[in-house]
Amino acid sequence: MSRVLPAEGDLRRVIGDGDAIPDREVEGLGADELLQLYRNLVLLRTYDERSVVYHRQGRIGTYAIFWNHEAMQAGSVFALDDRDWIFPAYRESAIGLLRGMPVSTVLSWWRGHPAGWWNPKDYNLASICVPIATQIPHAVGFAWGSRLNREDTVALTLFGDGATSEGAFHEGATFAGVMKAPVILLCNNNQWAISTPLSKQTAAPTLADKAIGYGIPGVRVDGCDVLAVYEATRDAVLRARAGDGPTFIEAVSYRAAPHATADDPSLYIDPQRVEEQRENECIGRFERYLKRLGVLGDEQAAAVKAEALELMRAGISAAEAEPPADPSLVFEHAYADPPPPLLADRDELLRILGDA
Ligand SMILES: Cc1ncc(C[n+]2csc(CCOP(=O)(O)OP(=O)(O)O)c2C)c(N)n1
Ligand SMILES: [Mg+2]
Repeated sequence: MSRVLPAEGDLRRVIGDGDAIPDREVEGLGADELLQLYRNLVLLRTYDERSVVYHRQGRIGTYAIFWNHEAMQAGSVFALDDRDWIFPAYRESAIGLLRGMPVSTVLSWWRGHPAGWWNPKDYNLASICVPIATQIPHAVGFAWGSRLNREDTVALTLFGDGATSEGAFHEGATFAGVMKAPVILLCNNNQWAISTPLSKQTAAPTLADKAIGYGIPGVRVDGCDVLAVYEATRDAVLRARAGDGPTFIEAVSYRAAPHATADDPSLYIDPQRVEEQRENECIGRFERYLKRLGVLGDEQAAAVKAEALELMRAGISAAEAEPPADPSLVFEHAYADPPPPLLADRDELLRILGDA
């Protein structure tokens, strides 16, 4: 079995285990904020679980599962202001829900339908990047621009452990460090890049160690502790707004679901680690914390889950009510002056579809 780094160790945590490890509280987060954070987590989880079902029913295409990554996404976004920007990867495909994007827009994206396109300025949310790490230079460039304009807008970009081996990560991190760009580089270290384990990704003891070479502070947090992710991101936002530049946050977990619906991880993953992660998954941990604090009861938790399920049901209906897309759209928006072979392909497709 491949060697992987333990998710324990020197990781920053807030949520205890209800036993030997004590809970902490985060300054500035009262009951209302904690419950909002819980709703955000449940919304993401419900989106993810229903999407796997919709995929099996043939209602959406291949889908990148983010089960147990919700704490990294909800925790980091909660530390931003609405004017701040988010630059996501495919693993964060539903992060727009946290900014008021309709469920049907995200589902349409996965259905390959133009109703899944959005204007980034409507949500201060950039397009989802599927080519690994390409969103990092986008975020850094945006953040540098914000600094040049003397604005105090911050950019958050999320990417995987595998992304830290890409040239785009190196270029983005170098630039961010030198230019003191107000950007937060949040690495979702789920210890796998499809079937490539972290031990084949780097010989460095931790990914946060990489930050040193760029002159950027590196922080390691438990990626399944939503409050630890929130706290680390909030500190990074404060630094960025104060003109102190970027922060690299390594949020550590262990991927507990397949890479995507097209993947069979039983061929390579450690089943015992998966079992441990599933038992200790991020929403259950937060739920137990809130109950220990006396902030959440069973009935309220059930109501939050029912509300999210209803949103999903309405979302899939709205996405499926969209009229079929115009197939010639596939050929648009890449070239101002499309090359003749592309136009010939488009005409051929339209002729075939017209004949059908
Ligand atoms: C530039 C590029 N190379 C290869 C791929 C194929 N690919 C898709 S997902 C993936 C693994 C990425 O792993 P990681 O960065 O750890 O993110 P995770 O999927 O674990 O969230 C790869 C190699 C791609 N999408 N883009
Ligand atoms: Mg990964």
